[in-house]
Amino acid sequence: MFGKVLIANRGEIALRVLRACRELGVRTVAVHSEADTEAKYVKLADESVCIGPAPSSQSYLNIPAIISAAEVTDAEAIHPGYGFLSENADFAERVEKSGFAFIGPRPETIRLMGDKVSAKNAMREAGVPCVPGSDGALPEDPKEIIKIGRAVGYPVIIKAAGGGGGRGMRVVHTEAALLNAVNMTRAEAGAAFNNPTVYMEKFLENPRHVEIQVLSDAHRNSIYLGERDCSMQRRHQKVIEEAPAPDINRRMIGRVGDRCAEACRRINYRGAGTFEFLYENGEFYFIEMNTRVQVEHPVTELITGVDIVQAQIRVAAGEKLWLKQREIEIRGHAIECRINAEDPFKFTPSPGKITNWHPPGGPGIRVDSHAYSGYTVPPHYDSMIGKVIAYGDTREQAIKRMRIALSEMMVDGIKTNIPLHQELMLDERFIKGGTSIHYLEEKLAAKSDASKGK
Ligand code: MV4
Repeated sequence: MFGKVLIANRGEIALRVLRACRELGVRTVAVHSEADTEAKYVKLADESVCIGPAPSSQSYLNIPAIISAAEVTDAEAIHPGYGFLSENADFAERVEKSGFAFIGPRPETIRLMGDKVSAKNAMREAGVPCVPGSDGALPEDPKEIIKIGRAVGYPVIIKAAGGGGGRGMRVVHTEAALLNAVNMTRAEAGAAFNNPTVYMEKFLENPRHVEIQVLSDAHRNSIYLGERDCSMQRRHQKVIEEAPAPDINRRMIGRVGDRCAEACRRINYRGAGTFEFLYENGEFYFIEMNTRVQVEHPVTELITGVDIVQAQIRVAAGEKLWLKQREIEIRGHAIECRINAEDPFKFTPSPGKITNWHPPGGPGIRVDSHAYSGYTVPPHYDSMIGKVIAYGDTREQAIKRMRIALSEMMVDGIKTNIPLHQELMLDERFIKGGTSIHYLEEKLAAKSDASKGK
């Protein structure tokens, strides 16, 4: 095991990684910007290094500053958390070339998955079910593009190979609109990702977002840890996640999960990863793979009992996977509400000083947050200040516990989205389960229309 790990992130995930390190008996280095000097988790770390001013471009994205911090503190490995540099293949490569272990997949794997065309090709070849489409990059020839559009069938979606997470996509409903849409998406992708490559998929109109968590060691051992449903989202920001996904046949999950684990063995995947699928009419369609730990990992931890962050560190240190697929049992149900410092219905950020922070507790409640009474939420970063996760024997019990938890929770001094979560925990369609990726936006639009007397 490593003697010392540097945590190249901030906020709740920095604290989460710190806790994992402490349980493993690993010393920690927190790096922080000038805006995070006073954060409590920075003081909990064995050592801390200021890596630059508040803007993340000068601190949490500052590769030389982070590598220097690892050098001066004699750290052996770097955990990138999520966001920031977590899926930057160049960063992973420079970490390894500088003699440190990167707690994540090999740089080549990150690069493979960062290009959505090569990711999909690799997964199709490995037997993972994919959305039907162009099976690779779209060619230049307009006649060929029209031909592919006819074969796929309208509506189609044009996506940038360098995009992902909702960036660089365009839906096309008719052949008349196709070539213009391809050209526009190419131009935007060239400017935004420095890569004009685009591909085509059948556009699924009303899918759910269901993802499979995998875990692999560096010796071609791979397992999957069930699925998560992350359909409750607004503008590509997840709001609520849960595991298992409501009303999906377990044998179906088993088949897809086995394919994901087999794909990991084939590409010699290392670490934790997530296969993102769209789920519609009882079928799974792969869209992207994430090579980092995800915000929503706790719901999987609660239903499997596996500490995913500790697992990431152990496999990065070369340990053989200590779990077999048959030992993974899904038990109970978990729901996560992301707590954001924002207006609950207008969604404008609400940074500032938290004058009173009272987190909920009791049976089945977990709170992952770096916040405390007196903490100031800086305006420079993501508005998420923590997560409340409720576990129960059944989905009904998890919802009930979440309602009680949200009603206990007090956050004064800033606005939060807790009122939105309270409303969703009483929403008939959420309670039924299995809503699509469009549900929340449709609900919010309907509310806004009603308030305008439409
Ligand atoms: C799609 C799709 C429908 N059909 N692909 C958006 C984020 C990116 N990861 C992929 N996305 C989508 N891809 C096909 N072929 C609909 C979306 C999509 C979406 C997906 C997951 C979660 C939220 C979403 C919101 C809007 C659109």
